[in-house]
Amino acid sequence: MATVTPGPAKKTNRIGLEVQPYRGGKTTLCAGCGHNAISERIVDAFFEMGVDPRQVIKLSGIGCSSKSPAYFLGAAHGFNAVHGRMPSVGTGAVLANRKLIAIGVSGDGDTGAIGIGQFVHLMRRNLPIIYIIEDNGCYGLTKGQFSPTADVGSRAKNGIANDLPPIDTCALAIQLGASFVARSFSGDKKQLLSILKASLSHRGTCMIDIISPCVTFNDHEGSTKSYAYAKDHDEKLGEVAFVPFFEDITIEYDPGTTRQVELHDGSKLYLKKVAEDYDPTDRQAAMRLLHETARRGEFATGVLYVEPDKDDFVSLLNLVDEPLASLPLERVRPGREALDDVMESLK
Ligand SMILES: Cc1ncc(C[n+]2csc(CCOP(=O)(O)OP(=O)(O)O)c2C)c(N)n1
Ligand code: SF4
Ligand SMILES: [Mg+2]
Repeated sequence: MATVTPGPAKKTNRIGLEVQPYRGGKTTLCAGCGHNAISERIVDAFFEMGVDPRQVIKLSGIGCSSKSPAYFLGAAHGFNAVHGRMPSVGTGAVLANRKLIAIGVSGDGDTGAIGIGQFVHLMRRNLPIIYIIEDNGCYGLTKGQFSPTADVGSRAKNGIANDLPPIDTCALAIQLGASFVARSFSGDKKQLLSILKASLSHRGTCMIDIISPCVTFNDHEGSTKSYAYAKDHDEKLGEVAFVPFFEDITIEYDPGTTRQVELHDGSKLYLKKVAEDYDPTDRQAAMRLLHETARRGEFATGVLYVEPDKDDFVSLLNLVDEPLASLPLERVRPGREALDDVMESLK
């Protein structure tokens, strides 16, 4: 009889799950698309942080980027909304069930064009959600037209130069009140993973703009959202190191070159080798940095701004602890007597 040799034990995370439920379907995006690398990092981040995928809702709008949630966290809930309308659907989902961990994936077109109004209100509410923009400076799904994040002078594949100024989604998010704002590059595995893991420890809106080149329509010379341009103009705001609350690691640091920020759940974010005068909790400093780098044609990556203690939308609304979705009817309906009192008070 043939003997069966057991294979190596599969790696499990701190809640005992293997990586499989964190993966999604096979991608249908172009090979080499930056969006695919981002999906891979999302799988890694949720697995390594030991987030239960059944407690997650993934949301998106329309675009190649918005197809991404199909390629990660297969065991999570999901809702693919109308173009640019993911923020309102996400708001509804989070308010209906405050225990859900929400991650939304949008594109620069989905957010910066048709969805800009919804984006603005999501940021000012500081809804607890991880909001990712997979930023390729074009409408990939509809064949590469310039999007509102395309830089002035950036050239399309046919040689035409963009002549409209870009919207800087990070500057906008900081100005509007998002409490965790970062920028990264799909090609920077290490930085992106640390930022995503840190965002899982923050309570409030985490807006992460990720430069994610479109290999089919916007990866040529003259484009400022190509792989080559991104590699050459990425001005890293130091190294991002993240130590989750469940890991007993202390990082020794030189206070002159490393900033430590304690997040909502006790996890620690270390921003190493940042300029001595850069304080990631200083909104003005972040805005200045974004303006200065943009003026030089560079883009700053890293955690740009973080405000760990800011009230999020759920606490501002004073919702009960029990998710509204599971409250019994008698606790959500005021009842005849209460209605009569209201009517009486209006007389
Ligand atoms: C209401 C509506 N208007 C326009 C479109 C056409 N459309 C589909 S995706 C898209 C833009 C996608 O760009 P982006 O969000 O940057 O995603 P990418 O494909 O670049 O990842 C547009 C204009 C649509 N689907 N629905
Ligand atoms: S068209 Fe561009 S954005 Fe869409 S999947 Fe292909 S490379 Fe990615
Ligand atoms: Mg796009």
